[in-house]
Order: sequence, then structure tokens, then C-alpha cells
Amino acid sequence: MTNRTCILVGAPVDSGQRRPGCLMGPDAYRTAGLARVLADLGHKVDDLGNLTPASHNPDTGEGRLHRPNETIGWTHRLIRTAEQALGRGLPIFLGGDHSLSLGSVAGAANHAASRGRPLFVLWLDAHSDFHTPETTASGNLHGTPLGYVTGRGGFGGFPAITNPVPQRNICIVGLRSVDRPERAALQDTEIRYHDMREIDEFGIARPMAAFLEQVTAQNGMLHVSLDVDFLDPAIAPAVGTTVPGGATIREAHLVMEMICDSGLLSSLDLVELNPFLDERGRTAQLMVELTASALGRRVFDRPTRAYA
Ligand code: B3U
Ligand code: MN
Ligand code: MN
Repeated sequence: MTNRTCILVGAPVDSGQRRPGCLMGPDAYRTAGLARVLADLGHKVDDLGNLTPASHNPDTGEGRLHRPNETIGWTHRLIRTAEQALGRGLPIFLGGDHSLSLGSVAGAANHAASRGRPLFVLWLDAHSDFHTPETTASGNLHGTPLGYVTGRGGFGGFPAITNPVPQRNICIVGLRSVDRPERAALQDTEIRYHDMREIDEFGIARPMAAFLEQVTAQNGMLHVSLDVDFLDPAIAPAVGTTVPGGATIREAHLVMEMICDSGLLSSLDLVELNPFLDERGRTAQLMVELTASALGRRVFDRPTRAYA
């Protein structure tokens, strides 16, 4: 893999859900040695430090949504940061809960549009995060980023979506917890989604290869959003919303290696890590190892194989 400029964007977003701790995520990744690991792979690393949200109205605690104004502030800040960072390298957004992806993905979509290229999004998650502020039962905005970036309605007060990501450009892998209204909405879309049953039956390489081929065929840019709960909680306990039956270490590394082999990766989110819930840093460490696989770490150099 060619050497890249990796831009670490600390996004200590904690407003998208109710269990405090994701704000410690960026520093846990740094403590786990992310910058060193990337530098050892030959990449240039530029750490922007931890961002703060753009100025926003105070949250009143009234209404169904949890801390919407703070999340709006983060979305403004992260759209702008993603647009700027993509102009000079590969941003890695160190979350922070998954509501940070309202901004990172919307900003990536604006950047891709400015280059005349389509944006594709790979969503590695137990959940589909396809709610809108109107359909969410929890009021937690970390369940809404795919609803937002595809241009679903109901996001009043948020920055307007200028370049919606086409549904057919999105692929969700790892699903095993989908709320009823999300499920109904999702089944009505062109989003590709692959639940754990499908992965158990046919393997994880097949949907990955099919999606990556599509991105290549359309000269797309690729944003990958890796939610800690994509992984099985037995190997990745540091997450507020554990769902048993997740991806294994081997499946997750294979996904990352295939992403690397494709040469398509243009931006990456590492989200939902809650270091307060971790066991001796093992989840942070695993997320760093997976990032290394996405950026070129290999057991052996061998030619890429075709997956039938
Ligand atoms: N779908 C539920 C649960 C959830 C979504 N994302 C996470 N949990 N991490 C909700 O609250 O929207
Ligand atoms: Mn998520
Ligand atoms: Mn999730």
C-alpha cells in the first residue's frame, strides 16, 4: 500500500447517547499507540488533537431527543473538518459516539462531490443507525447518522445535507439489532445490508468483495465507519450497547485487509469506544490493530486473490 498522510481527528463526542465515557475514546486510541503503529507502517501521521463542537444553543433537557444542540454543534464542526482534512490526506475520526458520523460522512460526501466522484459508505455495526429524530424511540442521536446522510427528513436544526449519499452506495455489515421502524424503512431502500445470519451462512468475504467491486467500478471514494459493537462483546467489551454474536477477531481483520487491498479507503471513523468500560485497554488495542490492517499491516505480502 502506498504511504498516506493519516490525519487523526480527536472527536470526543458524548452527546449522541446517555452513558458517559465515549469522550475518553480519542485519548485511549492515542494511549494504545495508534500514531506509532501507523508510522511503523510507513505513513505520515498528523494528529489534530481533540476538537470541540461549534458554538450551539444550550440543551434544555426538554423534548424527546438527548442533547440535540450539542450534537448539532459537533456536526457543524465535523463537516468542516472532514472537508478540509480530505483535501490533504486520510482522516481517521477518533470517537466519540456514532453521532460523530453525521458530520464525518456528510463532510466526506461534500468532498467527494467537489471532486466529481461518488461517495460510498461501509457501515460496520450491530445496528443500522437509520433512524430520524422522528422515528427514534431512545432519543439517542447515535442511532441516526445513516438517516441523516441519506437525506431522510426530520433533522430540523441540523446543517442541511447538500450531497446526500445515494442509498445504493451504502453497505451495512454485522447487523443483529434493528428497531422495528428502522427495519421497515431499511427494507424499503436500496441500501445493502448483511446481517450476522448471512455472515454465518456464507462468510464475510462475499458481501465485502461484491461491495468493493462496485466502488471500484464507479471510481468511488470509500468512507468506512467502524462501530465497536460490530465486534463480539467477548473480544470488545468497551461499548455501551453490547450485542452478543458479533464479528470475530478474524472476520474483522479480514474485512480490514480487504479494504486495504482494494486501495479505496479515503476516510475512517472509529466510534463508540467507551474506555470506562474496557478491560485493561484491550478494546482500544484491538481497534488500533484493526486500523493497522486497514492501512497495510500483513502477515505476508501475497497477491490479492479474487473472491468468487
Ligand atoms: N437502535 C437503537 C439502539 C442503538 C443504535 N445504535 C446504537 N444503539 N449503538 C437506538 O437507540 O436508536
Ligand atoms: Mn453505530
Ligand atoms: Mn452499534
